[in-house]
Amino acid sequence: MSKPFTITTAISYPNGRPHIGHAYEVIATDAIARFQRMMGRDVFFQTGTDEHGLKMAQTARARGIEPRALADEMASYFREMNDRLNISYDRFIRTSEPDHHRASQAIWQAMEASGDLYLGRYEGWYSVRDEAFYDEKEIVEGEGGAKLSPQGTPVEWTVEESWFFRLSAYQDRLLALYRDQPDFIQPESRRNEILRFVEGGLSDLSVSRTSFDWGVKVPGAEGHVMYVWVDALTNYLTGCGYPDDADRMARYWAEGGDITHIIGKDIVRFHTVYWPAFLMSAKLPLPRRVFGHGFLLNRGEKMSKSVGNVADPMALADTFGVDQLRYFLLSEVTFGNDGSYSAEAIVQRSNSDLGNAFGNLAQRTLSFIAKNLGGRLPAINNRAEADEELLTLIDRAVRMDMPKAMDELAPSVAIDHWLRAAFACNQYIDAQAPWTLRKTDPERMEVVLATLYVAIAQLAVAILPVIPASAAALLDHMGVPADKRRYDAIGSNWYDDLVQSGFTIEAPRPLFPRLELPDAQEA
Ligand code: ME8
Repeated sequence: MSKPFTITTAISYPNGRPHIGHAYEVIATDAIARFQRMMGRDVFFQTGTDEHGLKMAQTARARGIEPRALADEMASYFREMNDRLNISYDRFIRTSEPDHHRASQAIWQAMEASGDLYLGRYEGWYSVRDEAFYDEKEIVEGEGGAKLSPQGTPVEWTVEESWFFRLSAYQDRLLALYRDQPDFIQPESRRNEILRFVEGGLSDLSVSRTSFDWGVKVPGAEGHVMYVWVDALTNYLTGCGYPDDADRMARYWAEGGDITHIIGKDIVRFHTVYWPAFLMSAKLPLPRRVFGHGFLLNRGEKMSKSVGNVADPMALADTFGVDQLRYFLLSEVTFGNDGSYSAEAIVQRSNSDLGNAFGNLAQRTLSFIAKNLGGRLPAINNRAEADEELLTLIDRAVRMDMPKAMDELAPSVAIDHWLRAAFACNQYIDAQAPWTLRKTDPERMEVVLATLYVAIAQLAVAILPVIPASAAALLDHMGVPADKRRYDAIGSNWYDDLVQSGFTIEAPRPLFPRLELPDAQEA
């Protein structure tokens, strides 16, 4: 049995339609999940929607519908987006599902059994937008003396009876966790932020609400629903079979398990302070790492509904193509940093990297074989040094550099290795000039074409996690068998078999047709 690998995105608030930030997170996570599957791992990949809480209740009220109806409608857009973007999730979880209510109540009871929950009265600054209480010392003054959270969202003074979680008791254990597991919080900048926050001391956390009922009921406490973050974070356990399915838990949420949370930088505190404390209290295993990626900005500006610059990922996929959008987001933005997108930048990247560097390489080589050898695959007889050099370079890129980068959650670094390898193929084809060899040394021409065939197929396999549909279409066209499309089985031994089988290749249609900029306004 291969080693399990659990990976999750944050679950999105379905109080509006998905935006490009949601698409970015799920695409990055998908690439990592696909990569791990191609390494032969037993992957469980979960994404979904976070449906409870005051914000959902308020949005539904403003639209004159029930929160459940709002959640049903919006969750379907999130699911559609995932399907359109070719996201290979194993489970799309909705926190309104019954098994999730059961999991949330079970973790609550486990925390209660540890003596970490007590009933008190909450008075404090609450931000509806962030669904979070803030300490007095964190509050800042906005325009006209308005009280604002550190995120710049409005806060209100709120008083209610509430259950509390004894977070204050976990300071030392959390600091020990960050010390013993230095890559628990990534990237480094986020780790430093959290270290400073926890070193400053922790207040107990209000974990129930009585002012509305759209949430998971607190067991044994009439009128209380759980603070939405308690139930939201627990989604990760629900998908792993908590509390009933011990086998599934042993597989995907075990002590020392390979569990990765991919989330945005604004919610790192919830995932690296509250979440491990809840898990410690409930005596459950902790994740291995939490990666806080950066924010996507529209031409350098923060996206906001009021400015009207929130990009719809479905429209971008329609205009530029799903793989073009995926490739752009993963190559353009260093994972962990903020990044900008614009129609120009998507067009530019797609045309230069996918079109010119890779697409043309495949197109030129395969058409040449189709035309000059009648589609018969060239045989490799005597490889020259230049051929060995190219294949060694490709091999290092696809078998060492790219897997290392993907393993370290650095897709843009992996893509960079891939692109350099594609450039090397272009240099090789120009230097070897098979079109000249055709007349002067047809035997040598065959070796060059065979070398390129193997190199192109390996590059296509290596980029499958990023552009799954286009790379698979190319591999289908080239006759590369499905069981060879793995990082751990990427060698060239399939080639001889393919030649023997009498496979013939036709001139391919262009993989990445040149993109043009759409008319000004729309993108
Ligand atoms: O935070 N660029 O939900 P959410 C990149 N329900 N990522 C962005 C982004 C942007 N412009 N805007 C948001 C929530 N995100 C909670 C999570 S998890 C147990 C509960 C990211 O819909 C954001 O950082 O506001 C988060 O990781 C995800 O999108 C969902 O955000």
